[in-house]
Parts: sequence; C-alpha cells; structure tokens
Amino acid sequence: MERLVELAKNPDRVVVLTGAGISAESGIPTFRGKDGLWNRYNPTELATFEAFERDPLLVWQWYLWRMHLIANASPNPGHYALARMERLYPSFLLVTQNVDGLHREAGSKNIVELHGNIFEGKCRYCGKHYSEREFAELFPFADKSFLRSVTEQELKERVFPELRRNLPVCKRCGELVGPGVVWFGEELPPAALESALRASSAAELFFSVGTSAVVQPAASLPLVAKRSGAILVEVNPEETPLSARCDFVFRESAASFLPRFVE
Ligand code: BV8
Ligand code: ZN
Repeated sequence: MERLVELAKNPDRVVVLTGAGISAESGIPTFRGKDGLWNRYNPTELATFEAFERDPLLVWQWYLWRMHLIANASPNPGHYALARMERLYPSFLLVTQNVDGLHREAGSKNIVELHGNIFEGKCRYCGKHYSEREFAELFPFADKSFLRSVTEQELKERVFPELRRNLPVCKRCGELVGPGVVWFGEELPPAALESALRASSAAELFFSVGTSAVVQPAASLPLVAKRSGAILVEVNPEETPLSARCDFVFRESAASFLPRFVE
C-alpha cells in the first residue's frame, strides 16, 4: 500500500471503475459471486429485451424484487471513501456498472453510470425516457418511498398479484415501459461510454473495484488505461481475468481497502 500511496501522491487524472462488488457490503447480491443473482436466476435470460417481450410480468417481478432490496439498502464505507477520493484529485472520474444509485447517494458527483439506473424507466418501443420522479408517477410500485414501506413478504403477497393489471404503459406510444437499465445485447448510452473511454485513455491511475471484469464493453476500460500507461490497481477479494494485468492487486473488500487508501 505504501508504494501505491507514494505513486498516488500526485497523479492528477484518476479513474475508478466499480461493479456489483462495491455494493455487496450494502447487502445487495452481486451477479456472479457465491450468493450471486446469477445463481438463482439467469440474468442473461432475464436482463434482455427478448425476455421482457416474452414475459414482462416475470421481468418486472425480478426488477421490483431488486429495486426493493436497493431502496432499503444504504451506501457503505467503500461508497463514502470514493466520494472523498473525488475531492482528493484535480481530475477524477467514477465509472460504475452498477444501477443502484448508491454512489450518488454517498455524495459522488463525477459519475458515469454505464448501465443506467434501475429506478428510471425506458420505453424500448418509442425511446421515451422516464426520470426517477416521472417513472414513480407512471408506475407507483417503482417509487422508492413505496418500496421502503413494504416488506419483501408484502411485495410478494400484495404487490405481485396486482402487477399484471398495473404494468407501466408508455404515455407516448401505449407500449409497456421497462426499467431504465442497459440489457444484454443493448447498446450502452453513447455519451457515457465515450466519456469513460476518453477518461480511461488519459488516466495515470486506474482502479478496478468489485468487478469480475467480464461484461463488455466496460471490461475493456482497464485495458485501455493500461495501454495508455496508467498504473492499474485491482481491489477484489477474488481473482479476475484482469488480475494478471494489474500493477497492484489488493485481495480484500472495497469497504476495507478504500477507507484506508483515502485516510
Ligand atoms: C452490448 C444492467 C452490443 C442490467 C448489465 C458472448 C455472448 C453473448 C453476449 C456477449 C458475449 N460477449 C460479449 C457479449 C456482450 C455482453 C457481455 O459482455 N456479456 C458477458 C456476460 C460476456 N455485453 C452486452 O450485451 C452489452 N451490450 O454488447 O451490446 C451492441 C453494441 C452496439 C449496438 C447494439 C448492441 C451490455 C452489457 C450490460 C448488461 N447490463 N446490468 C441489470 O443490472 O439488470 S450487466 C451486469 O453485470 C451489472 O451491470 C453488473 O455490474 C455487470 C458486471 O458484473 P460485475 O459488476 O462485475 O458484478 P459480478 O457479480 O460479475 O462481480 C462482482 C465482483 O465483485 C466479483 O469479482 C467479486 O469477487 C467481487 N466482490 C464481491 N464482494 C466484494 C467484491 N469486491 C470488492 N468488495 C467486496 N466486498
Ligand atoms: Zn413509448
């Protein structure tokens, strides 16, 4: 750590890429970890437009279950440390694959959300976008304060049976609205990907935190940084395909490493 802190004294361009692992200590299951979402469901099955067209009720049940978990979760010391880190460096960009909004809740300002925001809505038929507030109005079950007012039990016993007749219908085109996230096979928001690529190719110090580094195109960002001469740091209790390319690897949780790094 000392050598990294030494090297990290004066870089003025720092990029941090985060994945589901940084929200693990907020109680949100990761995708591929041992208790991961992938084990109970197959998100490449569910997080797709095909699945939504085939069974919108099942897809919305899965997302409401996750939204309920997230609405009742709070940022952990790892999120707060990154919000502090942003103030330490003249140029700092946080690029997240997470859709839970916990970085914003922890106070991070310079954020790129590559995979969208689970509390927003997106009509994939006419392209209309719904902000968190607009979507909560269109689809009250998606409202964070509603989700905080019910238990998981009530969600399953009271909300799910009502869901079929209350799925969100687009105000503009009358089709069903889905969650405002990027599904597999869908393009990432071009502006978000562009700024993440630009910052990664100019970075002097690049952290990959809590990501299994397999989902493309996000997983290519650390390699873009490395190729442009950045020092590459991985923070992850487990080995990933990126580990061998890193200059520093900290085999520990984000919530333990990041607060130590910024103190
Ligand atoms: C695109 C939003 C084309 C939805 C997500 C082969 C076959 C099929 C497809 C592909 C293929 N090869 C490439 C693809 C494309 C595909 C892809 O990459 N698939 C993967 C599975 C191989 N990519 C896409 O489809 C992308 N779109 O390519 O479109 C295109 C191009 C142009 C024009 C039109 C179309 C879209 C990808 C985005 C998908 N959406 N999420 C939702 O959330 O419901 S991805 C999903 O995975 C989440 O966003 C998540 O963040 C992301 C990545 O996972 P991780 O964040 O890394 O989480 P994971 O569980 O994997 O790892 C957690 C890590 O944390 C672990 O390493 C663990 O050890 C660690 N950890 C655990 N605890 C802690 C910790 N670390 C620190 N501290 C702890 N306490
Ligand atoms: Zn529409």
